[in-house]
Amino acid sequence: MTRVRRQTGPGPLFGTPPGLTLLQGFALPAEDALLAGIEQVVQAAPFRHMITPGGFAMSVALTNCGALGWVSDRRGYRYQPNDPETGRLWPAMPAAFLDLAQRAAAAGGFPGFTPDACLINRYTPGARLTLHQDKNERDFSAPIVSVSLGLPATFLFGGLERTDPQDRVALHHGDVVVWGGPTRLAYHGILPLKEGDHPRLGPCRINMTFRLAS
Ligand code: MD3
Ligand code: FE
Repeated sequence: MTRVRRQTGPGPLFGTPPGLTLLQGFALPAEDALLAGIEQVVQAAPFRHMITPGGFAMSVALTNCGALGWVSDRRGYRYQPNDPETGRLWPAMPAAFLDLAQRAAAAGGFPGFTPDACLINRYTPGARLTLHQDKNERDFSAPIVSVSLGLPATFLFGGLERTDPQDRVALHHGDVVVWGGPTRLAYHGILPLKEGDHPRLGPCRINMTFRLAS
Protein backbone atom coordinates (compact mmCIF):
# COMPACT_ATOMS: atom_id res chain seq x y z
CA MET A 1 0.00 0.00 0.00
CA THR A 2 1.38 3.38 -1.01
CA ARG A 3 1.36 6.07 1.61
CA VAL A 4 3.75 8.76 0.53
CA ARG A 5 3.38 12.23 1.91
CA ARG A 6 4.77 15.08 -0.12
CA GLN A 7 4.64 18.53 1.36
CA THR A 8 5.52 21.24 -1.11
CA GLY A 9 7.09 24.44 0.05
CA PRO A 10 8.08 26.27 2.13
CA GLY A 11 9.46 27.90 -1.01
CA PRO A 12 7.36 28.88 -3.99
CA LEU A 13 6.77 26.26 -6.68
CA PHE A 14 6.71 27.92 -10.11
CA GLY A 15 5.63 31.10 -8.40
CA THR A 16 2.67 29.49 -6.62
CA PRO A 17 2.16 29.69 -2.88
CA PRO A 18 2.94 26.78 -0.53
CA GLY A 19 0.26 24.93 1.40
CA LEU A 20 -0.81 21.77 -0.36
CA THR A 21 -0.26 18.27 0.93
CA LEU A 22 -0.52 15.37 -1.52
CA LEU A 23 -1.27 12.09 0.26
CA GLN A 24 -0.69 9.51 -2.45
CA GLY A 25 -2.89 6.43 -2.05
CA PHE A 26 -4.32 7.68 1.25
CA ALA A 27 -7.89 6.73 0.24
CA LEU A 28 -7.06 3.21 -0.98
CA PRO A 29 -7.81 1.42 2.31
CA ALA A 30 -11.26 3.07 2.27
CA GLU A 31 -11.89 2.38 -1.44
CA ASP A 32 -14.77 -0.09 -0.99
CA ALA A 33 -16.52 2.09 1.60
CA LEU A 34 -16.12 5.18 -0.58
CA LEU A 35 -17.50 3.50 -3.69
CA ALA A 36 -20.45 2.09 -1.70
CA GLY A 37 -21.08 5.55 -0.25
CA ILE A 38 -21.03 7.17 -3.68
CA GLU A 39 -23.47 4.53 -4.94
CA GLN A 40 -25.80 5.33 -2.05
CA VAL A 41 -25.57 9.11 -2.53
CA VAL A 42 -26.13 8.85 -6.29
CA GLN A 43 -29.28 6.76 -5.80
CA ALA A 44 -30.82 9.61 -3.78
CA ALA A 45 -29.24 12.48 -5.73
CA PRO A 46 -28.11 11.45 -9.24
CA PHE A 47 -25.21 13.09 -11.08
CA ARG A 48 -26.39 15.98 -13.23
CA HIS A 49 -24.82 18.63 -15.48
CA MET A 50 -25.48 21.97 -13.87
CA ILE A 51 -25.87 25.16 -15.89
CA THR A 52 -23.31 27.92 -15.41
CA PRO A 53 -24.45 31.52 -14.86
CA GLY A 54 -23.35 32.08 -18.47
CA GLY A 55 -25.88 29.50 -19.67
CA PHE A 56 -23.64 26.54 -20.54
CA ALA A 57 -24.01 22.99 -19.23
CA MET A 58 -20.89 21.94 -17.31
CA SER A 59 -18.98 19.04 -18.90
CA VAL A 60 -18.47 17.66 -15.39
CA ALA A 61 -21.54 16.04 -13.81
CA LEU A 62 -21.95 16.53 -10.06
CA THR A 63 -23.91 15.72 -6.96
CA ASN A 64 -23.50 16.46 -3.24
CA CYS A 65 -23.93 14.98 0.18
CA GLY A 66 -23.85 16.56 3.61
CA ALA A 67 -25.77 19.46 5.13
CA LEU A 68 -24.97 21.77 2.21
CA GLY A 69 -24.44 21.18 -1.49
CA TRP A 70 -22.83 23.34 -4.14
CA VAL A 71 -25.13 24.33 -6.99
CA SER A 72 -24.93 26.44 -10.13
CA ASP A 73 -27.69 27.93 -12.24
CA ARG A 74 -28.40 31.11 -14.21
CA ARG A 75 -28.54 33.04 -10.94
CA GLY A 76 -25.01 32.08 -9.89
CA TYR A 77 -23.04 29.68 -7.70
CA ARG A 78 -23.95 28.95 -4.09
CA TYR A 79 -24.38 26.33 -1.38
CA GLN A 80 -27.87 25.23 -0.38
CA PRO A 81 -29.37 22.53 1.88
CA ASN A 82 -31.62 21.04 -0.78
CA ASP A 83 -31.17 19.42 -4.14
CA PRO A 84 -32.70 21.76 -6.75
CA GLU A 85 -33.82 18.73 -8.83
CA THR A 86 -36.00 17.22 -6.09
CA GLY A 87 -36.32 19.89 -3.41
CA ARG A 88 -35.19 17.30 -0.85
CA LEU A 89 -32.24 17.71 1.47
CA TRP A 90 -28.96 16.44 0.06
CA PRO A 91 -28.25 12.89 1.30
CA ALA A 92 -26.29 12.64 4.55
CA MET A 93 -22.52 12.40 4.36
CA PRO A 94 -21.60 8.72 4.78
CA ALA A 95 -19.55 8.09 7.93
CA ALA A 96 -16.65 6.67 5.91
CA PHE A 97 -16.44 9.96 3.93
CA LEU A 98 -16.26 12.12 7.03
CA ASP A 99 -13.74 9.80 8.68
CA LEU A 100 -11.42 9.87 5.67
CA ALA A 101 -11.70 13.66 5.25
CA GLN A 102 -10.91 14.25 8.92
CA ARG A 103 -7.91 11.92 8.96
CA ALA A 104 -6.55 13.48 5.76
CA ALA A 105 -7.04 17.03 7.04
CA ALA A 106 -5.19 16.16 10.25
CA ALA A 107 -2.36 14.59 8.22
CA GLY A 108 -2.20 17.83 6.22
CA GLY A 109 -1.95 20.00 9.31
CA PHE A 110 -5.63 20.81 9.86
CA PRO A 111 -6.80 18.84 12.91
CA GLY A 112 -10.44 19.37 13.88
CA PHE A 113 -11.70 19.92 10.32
CA THR A 114 -15.44 19.16 10.21
CA PRO A 115 -16.74 19.54 6.66
CA ASP A 116 -20.45 20.22 6.17
CA ALA A 117 -20.40 19.77 2.39
CA CYS A 118 -19.10 17.10 0.03
CA LEU A 119 -19.19 17.93 -3.67
CA ILE A 120 -18.82 14.87 -5.91
CA ASN A 121 -17.66 15.55 -9.48
CA ARG A 122 -17.81 12.93 -12.24
CA TYR A 123 -15.60 13.26 -15.32
CA THR A 124 -15.94 11.23 -18.49
CA PRO A 125 -13.35 11.53 -21.30
CA GLY A 126 -13.18 15.13 -22.53
CA ALA A 127 -14.76 16.60 -19.39
CA ARG A 128 -12.75 19.39 -17.79
CA LEU A 129 -12.90 22.12 -15.20
CA THR A 130 -11.63 25.47 -16.39
CA LEU A 131 -9.45 27.62 -14.16
CA HIS A 132 -11.38 28.97 -11.16
CA GLN A 133 -11.18 29.84 -7.48
CA ASP A 134 -13.40 28.23 -4.81
CA LYS A 135 -14.79 31.17 -2.92
CA ASN A 136 -18.43 30.36 -2.18
CA GLU A 137 -17.46 29.06 1.27
CA ARG A 138 -17.77 31.38 4.25
CA ASP A 139 -14.51 30.60 6.05
CA PHE A 140 -11.34 30.44 3.96
CA SER A 141 -9.28 29.43 7.00
CA ALA A 142 -10.77 25.92 6.68
CA PRO A 143 -8.98 23.66 4.19
CA ILE A 144 -10.50 21.77 1.27
CA VAL A 145 -9.80 18.03 1.14
CA SER A 146 -9.99 16.40 -2.29
CA VAL A 147 -10.15 12.66 -3.03
CA SER A 148 -9.50 11.34 -6.53
CA LEU A 149 -10.94 8.02 -7.74
CA GLY A 150 -10.87 6.25 -11.11
CA LEU A 151 -9.00 7.50 -14.17
CA PRO A 152 -6.01 9.79 -13.62
CA ALA A 153 -6.26 13.50 -14.33
CA THR A 154 -3.94 16.47 -14.68
CA PHE A 155 -4.62 19.11 -12.08
CA LEU A 156 -3.63 22.71 -12.86
CA PHE A 157 -2.55 24.68 -9.87
CA GLY A 158 -1.87 28.38 -10.21
CA GLY A 159 -1.57 31.34 -7.90
CA LEU A 160 -3.83 34.00 -6.47
CA GLU A 161 -4.13 35.78 -9.82
CA ARG A 162 -5.70 34.13 -12.86
CA THR A 163 -2.65 34.93 -14.96
CA ASP A 164 -0.10 33.50 -12.49
CA PRO A 165 1.99 30.61 -13.85
CA GLN A 166 0.57 27.15 -13.27
CA ASP A 167 2.04 23.93 -11.99
CA ARG A 168 0.66 20.55 -13.09
CA VAL A 169 0.05 17.71 -10.69
CA ALA A 170 -1.05 14.20 -11.78
CA LEU A 171 -3.84 12.88 -9.56
CA HIS A 172 -4.41 9.12 -9.42
CA HIS A 173 -6.96 6.73 -7.96
CA GLY A 174 -6.78 6.96 -4.18
CA ASP A 175 -4.85 10.23 -3.99
CA VAL A 176 -5.95 12.77 -1.41
CA VAL A 177 -4.95 16.43 -1.43
CA VAL A 178 -5.32 18.88 1.43
CA TRP A 179 -5.44 22.53 0.35
CA GLY A 180 -5.26 25.12 3.05
CA GLY A 181 -3.66 28.31 4.16
CA PRO A 182 -2.05 30.23 1.31
CA THR A 183 -3.27 27.84 -1.42
CA ARG A 184 -6.89 27.94 -0.35
CA LEU A 185 -7.73 30.69 -2.84
CA ALA A 186 -5.36 29.60 -5.59
CA TYR A 187 -6.71 29.32 -9.13
CA HIS A 188 -7.00 25.70 -10.21
CA GLY A 189 -8.57 23.46 -12.83
CA ILE A 190 -8.58 20.01 -14.42
CA LEU A 191 -7.39 19.35 -18.00
CA PRO A 192 -9.79 17.44 -20.28
CA LEU A 193 -9.92 13.83 -19.07
CA LYS A 194 -8.12 11.35 -21.33
CA GLU A 195 -9.81 8.18 -22.57
CA GLY A 196 -9.29 5.14 -20.42
CA ASP A 197 -10.92 2.31 -18.57
CA HIS A 198 -10.43 2.04 -14.84
CA PRO A 199 -10.78 -1.43 -13.27
CA ARG A 200 -13.18 -0.20 -10.57
CA LEU A 201 -14.85 2.83 -12.17
CA GLY A 202 -14.71 2.19 -15.92
CA PRO A 203 -14.28 5.18 -18.27
CA CYS A 204 -14.62 7.76 -15.55
CA ARG A 205 -12.98 9.81 -12.82
CA ILE A 206 -14.70 10.84 -9.63
CA ASN A 207 -13.44 13.61 -7.37
CA MET A 208 -14.86 14.31 -3.96
CA THR A 209 -14.14 17.63 -2.26
CA PHE A 210 -14.86 18.16 1.42
CA ARG A 211 -15.57 21.71 2.44
CA LEU A 212 -16.71 23.80 5.35
CA ALA A 213 -19.27 25.86 3.48
CA SER A 214 -21.24 27.54 6.27
C1 MD3 B 1 -7.05 24.19 -4.71
N1 MD3 B 1 -12.47 20.12 -8.33
O1 MD3 B 1 -14.82 21.00 -7.37
S1 MD3 B 1 -10.10 19.00 -6.64
C2 MD3 B 1 -13.92 21.85 -7.53
O2 MD3 B 1 -10.69 17.36 -9.41
C3 MD3 B 1 -12.63 21.41 -8.09
O3 MD3 B 1 -12.77 17.83 -9.54
C4 MD3 B 1 -11.32 19.56 -8.98
O4 MD3 B 1 -11.80 22.23 -8.34
C5 MD3 B 1 -11.61 18.14 -9.31
O5 MD3 B 1 -14.03 23.03 -7.21
C6 MD3 B 1 -10.08 19.75 -8.22
C7 MD3 B 1 -8.77 19.84 -5.89
C8 MD3 B 1 -9.04 21.21 -5.37
C9 MD3 B 1 -10.26 21.59 -4.89
C10 MD3 B 1 -10.41 22.84 -4.34
C11 MD3 B 1 -9.34 23.72 -4.26
C12 MD3 B 1 -8.00 22.07 -5.32
C13 MD3 B 1 -8.12 23.32 -4.77
C14 MD3 B 1 -9.44 24.99 -3.68
C15 MD3 B 1 -8.36 25.81 -3.61
C16 MD3 B 1 -7.17 25.42 -4.14
FE1 FE C 1 -12.35 24.10 -7.36
